[in-house]
Amino acid sequence: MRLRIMEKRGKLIVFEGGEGCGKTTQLQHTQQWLEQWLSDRGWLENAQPSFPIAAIASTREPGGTPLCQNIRQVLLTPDLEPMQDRTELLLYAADRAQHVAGYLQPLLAQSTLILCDRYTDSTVAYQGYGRGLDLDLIHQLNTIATQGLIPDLTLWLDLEVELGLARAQARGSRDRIEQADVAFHQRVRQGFMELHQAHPDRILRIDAAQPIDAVSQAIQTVLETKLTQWYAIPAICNP
Ligand code: Z5A
Repeated sequence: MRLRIMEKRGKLIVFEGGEGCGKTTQLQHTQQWLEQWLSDRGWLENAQPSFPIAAIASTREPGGTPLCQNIRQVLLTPDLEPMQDRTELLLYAADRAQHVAGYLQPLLAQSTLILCDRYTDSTVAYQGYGRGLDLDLIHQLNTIATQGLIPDLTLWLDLEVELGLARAQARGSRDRIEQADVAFHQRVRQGFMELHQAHPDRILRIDAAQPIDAVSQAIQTVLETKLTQWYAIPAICNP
């Protein structure tokens, strides 16, 4: 099968992890920090052609576009009929195909730095390790849905399953997948662990059991290193 891989000039940074790991919190902190960090260096607001980053965007899977929002609604609503595992897998693939072609690829082509809450590794961890669906089938579907778009960096926010579920429970109502049993979430965590071991350069583990500010600091340290590797970083304009 021939896949068309579009030119990609921006960067795709993905936040992954189990329930209650703090992805949403950290993605918001990271966006604010990145805007300040880049603007201190004279990037973003002037948007000169020589600056490699034109904008920062944040998004999520499932639900990153209006159509994807409808798919998310179907995926996470607990009181519909019982969902078959393959139905769930195909709905996540449909959400991703729409999100990649309709949102991620066009923004990357415009030199956007994208922060994305979940991506293909979630399908491997949840549908593969959690539900026990065939990993080769999942890999094929991920390749079709992404047209070969692989993240430049994946931050895996890891913590004990019980701690994450307690955080999610304290926050309020639980969706269809959060209601799965602890053993399911243990398998999901094992999936992320094996992905991290298989792709140690792309998937970095962040200790998400730390306080919120310490997790943010760990992410910022990683990003400073990566941004410096990816781009020729100019000196700070207003130290
Ligand atoms: N899913 C899948 O199965 N297959 C796929 O391919 C994809 C997804 C893409 C929806 O994802 C579901 O879809 C998800 C996997 C599945 N499973 N479920 N359920 P989602 O991202 O929308 O939902 P989620 O994983 O449950 O994320 P979340 O609910 O938004 O939680 P979070 O982003 O990890 O955490 P948070 O909202 O930032 O924090 C949770 C609470 O903990 C909150 O009250 C915070 O204030 C608190 N918190 C955060 N960090 C800390 C620290 N460090 N200390 C103490 N308290 C903290």
